[in-house]
Amino acid sequence: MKLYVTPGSPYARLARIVVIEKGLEDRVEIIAAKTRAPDSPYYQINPSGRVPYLVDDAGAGMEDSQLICAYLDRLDDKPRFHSASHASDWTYLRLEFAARSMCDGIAVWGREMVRPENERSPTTLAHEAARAQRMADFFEDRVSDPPMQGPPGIAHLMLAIAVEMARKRGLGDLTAGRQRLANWMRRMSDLPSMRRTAPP
Ligand SMILES: N[C@@H](CCC(=O)N[C@@H](CS)C(=O)NCC(=O)O)C(=O)O
Repeated sequence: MKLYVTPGSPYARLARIVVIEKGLEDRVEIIAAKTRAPDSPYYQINPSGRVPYLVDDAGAGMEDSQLICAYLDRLDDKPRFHSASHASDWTYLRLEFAARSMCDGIAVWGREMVRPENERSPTTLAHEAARAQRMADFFEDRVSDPPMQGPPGIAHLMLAIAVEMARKRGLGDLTAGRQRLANWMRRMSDLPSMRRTAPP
């Protein structure tokens, strides 16, 4: 299989982590895609031009980290991230999708910041910075609860990726003044799969 990624994409990072966590590294080739470039040859592979994108052994392509992670997780018929119990655990799922929402906002902020300074929208930047702070408060109140403890699930990975991305892209340390989130993040950032996929 081939997994198309960019080094900075949080969603591609999630898929790469699942590849590692599921022991699929010898089955999945990681390929750097050229995104956001006119006439990129990558558009012949994935017309949407987004990453992550997985081409399976039969040559079928699929995009979106949710679909790709679910597919990879179920390859061995022993789903760990998308098990039947997870799929009906609404408390857990609410947290997973809140973490994704937080990540979406930080990704928007990051995208805005790579634009030339005179093209950046201060309104968008302020909106996303405020959202990130609210979501960090939300998780400060929840990371000690049972669903966010125990073996890492997609909710854990998505939140950890989001917090690391905020730090890396200059949005600041969302764990500052949030002791529970800071302690939780220390454990997450130490995971070998998190370390091995850390953006350059
Ligand atoms: N919902 C998608 C989001 C994917 C996404 O936004 N990917 C970005 C990188 S973080 C991308 O490929 N952007 C390139 C483009 O928009 O052309 C997922 O979870 O995979």
